[in-house]
Amino acid sequence: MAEGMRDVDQVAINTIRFLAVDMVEKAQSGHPGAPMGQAPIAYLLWTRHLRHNPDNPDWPNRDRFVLSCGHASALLYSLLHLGGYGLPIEELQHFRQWSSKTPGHPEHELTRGVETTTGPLGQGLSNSVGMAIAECMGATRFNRDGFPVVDYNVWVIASDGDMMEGVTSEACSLAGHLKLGKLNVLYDANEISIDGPTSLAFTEDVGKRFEAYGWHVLHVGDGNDLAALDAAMNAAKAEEGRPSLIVVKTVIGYGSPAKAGTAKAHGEPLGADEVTAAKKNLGWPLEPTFLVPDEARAPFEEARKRGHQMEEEWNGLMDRYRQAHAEPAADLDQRLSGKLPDGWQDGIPTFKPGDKPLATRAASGQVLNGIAPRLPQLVGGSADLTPSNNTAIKGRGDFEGASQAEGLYLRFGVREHGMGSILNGLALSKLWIPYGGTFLIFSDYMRPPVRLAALMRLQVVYVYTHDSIFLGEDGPTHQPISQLASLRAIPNLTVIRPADANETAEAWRVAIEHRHGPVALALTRQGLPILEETAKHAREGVARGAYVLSDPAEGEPEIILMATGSEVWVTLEAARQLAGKGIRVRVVSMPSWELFDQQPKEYQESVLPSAIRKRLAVEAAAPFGWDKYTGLDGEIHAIQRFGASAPYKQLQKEFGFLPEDIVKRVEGRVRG
Ligand SMILES: Cc1ncc(C[n+]2csc(CCOP(=O)(O)OP(=O)(O)O)c2C)c(N)n1
Repeated sequence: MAEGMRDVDQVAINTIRFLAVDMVEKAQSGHPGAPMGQAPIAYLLWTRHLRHNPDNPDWPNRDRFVLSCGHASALLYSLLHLGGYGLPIEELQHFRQWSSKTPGHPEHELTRGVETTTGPLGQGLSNSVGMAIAECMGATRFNRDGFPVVDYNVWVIASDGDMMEGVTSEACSLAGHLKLGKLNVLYDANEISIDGPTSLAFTEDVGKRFEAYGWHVLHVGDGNDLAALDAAMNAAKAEEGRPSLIVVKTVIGYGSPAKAGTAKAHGEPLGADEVTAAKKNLGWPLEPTFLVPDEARAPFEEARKRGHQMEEEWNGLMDRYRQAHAEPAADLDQRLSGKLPDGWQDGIPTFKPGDKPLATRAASGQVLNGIAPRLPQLVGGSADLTPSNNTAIKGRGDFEGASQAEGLYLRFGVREHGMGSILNGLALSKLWIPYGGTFLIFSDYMRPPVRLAALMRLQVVYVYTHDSIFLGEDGPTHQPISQLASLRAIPNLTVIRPADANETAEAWRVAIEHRHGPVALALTRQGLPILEETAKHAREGVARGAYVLSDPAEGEPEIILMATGSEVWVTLEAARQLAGKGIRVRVVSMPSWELFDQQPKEYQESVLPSAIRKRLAVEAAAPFGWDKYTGLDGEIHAIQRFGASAPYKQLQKEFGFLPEDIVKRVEGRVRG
């Protein structure tokens, strides 16, 4: 028996191993190898180090556990079952089946105790950086002498694949820079991935790489050596000035005579004969399958009791904290309740028509600054585009990391992908409403975490500026064409492209009130007139996704023009000119398809009456998807090519986005 291993440890570890093996075997699908190798690490962490209370997985001050290599989900489900999270053995027996709580990869909110959705490699580990930032900023905001009410570690198990993914480098580089000492990563270095040994493509020294990031790096030479693992976990916890990486050499498929240490153990069932061989090899009964000896439950039960006690102590601490420090306690309670503070909206500015044109990115900056004082949980930053994204909040210092944590502005560096994942970690804390800025074009660089925020329904706000070819001289490399359409294709993501400053204010109101799901704001670089029509109607209209901005003075409209963002004023102006020519036009501002699609049918019909079949959508981007609103008889005034480098006024002309271009097209449609 390996170092530090008691009989009970051995039984519990093998229980985890063979639960995972049996799950994969029954499903005839999944990954047995990683759980077999990681079982001792996970067992030790969950029974001796992780401060958690399975009776209440939402205990705010629990340690977080992230299984970044989500393909090893069978490990997590075994832990949740043994740990007392109420995941019955029947669920393990329905691994990967329709409507089970044990899907192929762990899904946050579907299964009690799953902290974040993982599977796309690199994401979980990068989320954990956000979780550690959330803890650090939370501790600074809320803790007082003798009242460490926000004080938890973030523990991660990550695999070779996690270490290979680029997002890990972005996020972990920042974690090192920020000295996030509460972050502890256990790296399962089994040196096997799908194609074979990692040496096929990955020979760097990961430990040295993390040292270069400023991490505290420890090594455990044998993943079955509980004493060494225990010492390393203690050392990781004790190191508060840097994040810790524990590089653990393990054997994938440990125990399987024919498949251990090979890629064959990675992603397919061991097969009946090999399951038998592995069970014999580790002295495990062949029958029954899904065996959980009582003995294996004991260490988990002790941990559960300890966790319950820890939460009770914390509850007592919170009671005393409420007495001693009423103001921060009320703020903390309010945040954890999930409710927004009363009066948060009072700071939303209004913008007067006739004031000078304002870029919606600049309006967004004003709104952000208006609401932040009454919404202290709003935190964010930019991926090195602060002056362009207008994401700074006056008077707020930078978050400079654990040693200087009172600042709340996040300098993500040029790391869009990492930023997206970190925002997800922040949102998961429930202490913060995070936002992050970059150019709309670079939403492509952060699409994986945007998609996961949508899948998890996390409240994250993306401030995407420079939202069309009209950003001008930077040219086609920076000009979004397909991005709006591709963001709109993501379920649960709300995209809002406001037409002017007033719509921008309302877009932020929607974004803050939208507690379950991310919102992407598409904002202009160039100035836009502040419209009479939005001053009157945006307050109600933006939240409904689309609304009537103007109608003919008399009679029914002959044609509906719908537009978003910077194309709205152009369309309104075209409508005025068309009115002079006797053509009756309705103009609909349509800042958000998703919000409009959620409206009752009657409202949708009132904005886009089905009897009016002549329609034109105007948007300076790919036309993809607009036909759903324009219908069989409608047309789309859009862009079917990449942009070009030139001043934006010339681009308006060259690409046909001046009022007269719309007028011409409508005349052709109505009179043609
Ligand atoms: C972003 C991403 N790319 C590809 C995959 C598909 N995939 C799942 S596991 C894996 C390799 C896993 O190797 P490793 O992380 O070392 O896990 P182990 O073999 O130790 O189980 C790949 C490529 C994925 N899940 N996520």
